[in-house]
Amino acid sequence: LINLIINGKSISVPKETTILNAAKTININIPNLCHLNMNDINLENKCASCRVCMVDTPRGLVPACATNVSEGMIIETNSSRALEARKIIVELLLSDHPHECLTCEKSGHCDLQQIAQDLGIRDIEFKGSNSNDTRDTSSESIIRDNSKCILCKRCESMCNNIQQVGVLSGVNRGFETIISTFFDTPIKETDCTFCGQCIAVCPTGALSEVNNIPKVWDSIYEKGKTCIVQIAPAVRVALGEEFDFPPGTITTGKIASALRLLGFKYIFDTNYTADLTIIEEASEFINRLKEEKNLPILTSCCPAWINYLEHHYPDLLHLPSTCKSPQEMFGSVAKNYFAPSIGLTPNDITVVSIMPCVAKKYECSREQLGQGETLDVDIVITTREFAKMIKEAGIDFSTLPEESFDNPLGQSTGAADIFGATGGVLEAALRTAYEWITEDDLKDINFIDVRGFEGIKEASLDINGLVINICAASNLGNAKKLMDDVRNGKSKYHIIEIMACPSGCVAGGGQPYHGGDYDKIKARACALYKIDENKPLRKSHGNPSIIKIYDDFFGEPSSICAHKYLHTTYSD
Ligand code: HC0
Ligand code: SF4
Repeated sequence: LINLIINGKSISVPKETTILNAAKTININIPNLCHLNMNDINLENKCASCRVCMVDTPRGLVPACATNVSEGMIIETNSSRALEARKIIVELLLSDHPHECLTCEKSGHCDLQQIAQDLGIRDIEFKGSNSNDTRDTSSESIIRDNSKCILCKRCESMCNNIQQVGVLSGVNRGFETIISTFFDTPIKETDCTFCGQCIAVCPTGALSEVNNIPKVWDSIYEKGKTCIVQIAPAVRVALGEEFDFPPGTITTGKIASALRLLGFKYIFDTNYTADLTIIEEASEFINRLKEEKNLPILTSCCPAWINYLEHHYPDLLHLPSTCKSPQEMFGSVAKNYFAPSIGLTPNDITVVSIMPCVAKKYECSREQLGQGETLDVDIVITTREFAKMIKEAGIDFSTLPEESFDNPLGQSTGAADIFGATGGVLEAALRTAYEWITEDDLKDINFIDVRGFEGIKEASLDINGLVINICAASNLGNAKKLMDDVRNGKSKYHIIEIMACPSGCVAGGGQPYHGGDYDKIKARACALYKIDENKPLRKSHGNPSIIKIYDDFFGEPSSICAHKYLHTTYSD
């Protein structure tokens, strides 16, 4: 142990502890901007580029995030020298930053804004000007605004070290340094998967989602159109955070109320088509098992993962399930089954999705996901945008009554709720596949081995003497490991679930900002399993509205009609 003194307090901490972490053990919070340490997902951004965490030592001022403690060290975190340095550094950052706080996408959630406020900065002594003001609005999902970049490199760490996509990196030197794509290519033309994890860790408004709120308002009020809405599993356990509920608060009933007050004509649930996805995907899996062909089957509901697969493994495009994602199945069912049932045509309907995800904005624009010119889903907004709409409409979310979704596209089982956590799609599929193969009741429907926050989880399952090897992985770096094995013929798995975001959609790039606090994400996932446990129906094939849609419309799972509306194709 190393003994030292911080702000007059004697402490002992293990060797190689940084001053920043040593101070945390006695609840001293040293302000910082670039530093990010999320042990649960092995993300550490320790580039010491912002220098905001300067503290005073006998050796002079040092950055607390990048300096390890040493025996007998005496540290002052708030000496006049440290405070002065910190203020100057933040003022310098502000001198190279647009002063758009009132209108910035990130306003209220910006770490730079918060630090400027905490340090009481009222004047900026240095009259600088923006060194780079390029904006990249090429994609449906992500906007890059270099004028707001503070070169913290959090996005670079996420994109390169965790997702291993390698699209965003620091280029040039000195004043010319920017975070950019290869040759400054518009992000739409790069290998970006649009997972949005860069947005989730960006401390300012340099990375944000494309704002589709105005389009949603226009659609709600568009004459001659019926605007209907679906919400994804992971939204219901995270939205509450935007209204000061603790992480993991289940707000499904309040969400239904809020959607009605906003003016949507029908309030439906992506969970319904998550159950439908399971029927199609389990049937496809069983067929592939029987034929011993195209294994392992790969789940296909995460568009960032599919994007990654198309870019990096074009030789493996026979492996993903051909099932559309639940959000897209919903759009297809809403336009081609529900619309006629209320006397409308597909084009009379506008489908809005509320997703934890920014890649879903891109997904709905894929030309394979529709019938002819009519796309299945029209507009996607994130959980954060949904919260903004509720605030804009002056709705007091906390006092809303609990209401239900409309039917028939609002009924779901617990198997659907757990889609939002890594391993959930796999677990839901196995509940159905097991019973279909064995024609027996599954006694213990909780597949604990594929739950939890490990990046890669695996298990084996004996189904009627057939041993099935299963695997669930989250984050694209882990996907790469698994796919390299598949490509090299070394994979033992029969079914693999991949979600691009670390821990799955609960940590999606469109969720309320977690600020590096992984406990929030854990609480959201636990809440999804709680919803599942408390539902009377927990297997997708037991959903009465799903049974009915097969009776009324699709006939059998994997039928020609089901393929027309619920399946898709991939391209490299
Ligand atoms: Fe997900 Fe989904 S579970 S991808 O993570 O499969 O976004 O929540 O909506 O589509 O259902 C996201 C979450 C979904 C879809 C579902 C799947
Ligand atoms: Fe979107 Fe979920 Fe995939 Fe993340 S894991 S990119 S939130 S679908």
